[in-house]
Amino acid sequence: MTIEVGVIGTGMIGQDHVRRLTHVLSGVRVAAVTDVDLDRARSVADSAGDGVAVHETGAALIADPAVDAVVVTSWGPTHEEYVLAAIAAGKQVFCEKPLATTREACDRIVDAEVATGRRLVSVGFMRRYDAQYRAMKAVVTGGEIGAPLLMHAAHRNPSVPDHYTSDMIINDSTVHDIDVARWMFDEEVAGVTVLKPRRSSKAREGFDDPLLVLLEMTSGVLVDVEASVNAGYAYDIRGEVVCEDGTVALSEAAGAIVKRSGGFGGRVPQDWRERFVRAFDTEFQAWIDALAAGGTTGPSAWDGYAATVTCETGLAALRSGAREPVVLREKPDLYK
Ligand code: NAD
Ligand code: ISE
Repeated sequence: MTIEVGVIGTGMIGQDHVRRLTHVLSGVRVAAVTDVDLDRARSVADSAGDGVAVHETGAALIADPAVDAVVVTSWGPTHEEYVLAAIAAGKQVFCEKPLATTREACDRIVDAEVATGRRLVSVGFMRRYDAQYRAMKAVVTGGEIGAPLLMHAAHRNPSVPDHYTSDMIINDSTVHDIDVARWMFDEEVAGVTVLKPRRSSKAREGFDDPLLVLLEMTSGVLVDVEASVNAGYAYDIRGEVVCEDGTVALSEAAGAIVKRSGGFGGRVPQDWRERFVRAFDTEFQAWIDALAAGGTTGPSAWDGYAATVTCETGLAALRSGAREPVVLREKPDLYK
């Protein structure tokens, strides 16, 4: 069985996903694409082989009977419209993070999905599929080093485009660490504090970079996330969980360690595509396989909702300088 997928948004990550859906994964074909930049959509359709339809709008793509399932990789503020349209059409939808950019928009998506009585939405928090994060979670949940107390995380981007803001450090980057924390410890974030260390001279005027985001989980586990977007040297993702009887950390290098006269070293990834390439592949293959079996898998609309609400709380904490409580709605049975 081949799942015929339609991709909305053929920018940076949309192109990367079309490549993997076309050339890397099995049981799937890109049947259609669209983008507000139609020339870009046409050129991406050409790169995906013969018979890829180019639709003028996302609505037309979702309505196309040849499209079994929808992938949303357009800008964040457009996600709500497309996810709601896919739900209304009864089609499975994979939405890149964020699920939507406001609590209210996520509420509407959760309400719409709950009303159908089945899961249709999957959110692109690909770190859950990274082999290193999975190994770390297996140790934490296995209990072999005791109860978790703390997690230290770093999320360093080498650079970002000029339109990037301090708010985006939380909404765009730290959102991944928030999802990791919720998934790692199987609990929600109860409160957020954001501290501003000394500002990097590489950050433009008025841009607070780096940030130190402190997540307080409901059990009391504390997660500190150093988030920076002008690190220069690499895309460096770190994580260590401190438990009562030991610690578990992401390994420093996925590839080979080279030893030479006077030292040793390995490659550091240059961007998120390189660091998480296998996680993205695994995430999508799992989604395709689940669709072929008649269901879905992966982070849910609830996970997308909780991450967005926690990010909003982080923004409030960035402005207030104080600890801000995370207030979530009651979790619908569909997600329990
Ligand atoms: P991008 O700007 O490179 O691409 C977005 C594309 O969407 C552009 O081609 C744009 O023309 C198109 N678009 C905008 N509005 C549209 C609309 N209404 N209908 C159809 N197309 C529209 O951005 P990107 O970096 O590819 O990011 C896209 C999404 O993916 C964002 O939500 C971003 O947060 C997410 N993302 C996730 C990861 C990850 O690690 N999981 C990494 C990068 C980006
Ligand atoms: C980007 O949008 C992503 O999602 C990457 O995974 C993240 O590391 C980066 O900071 C974001 O800008």
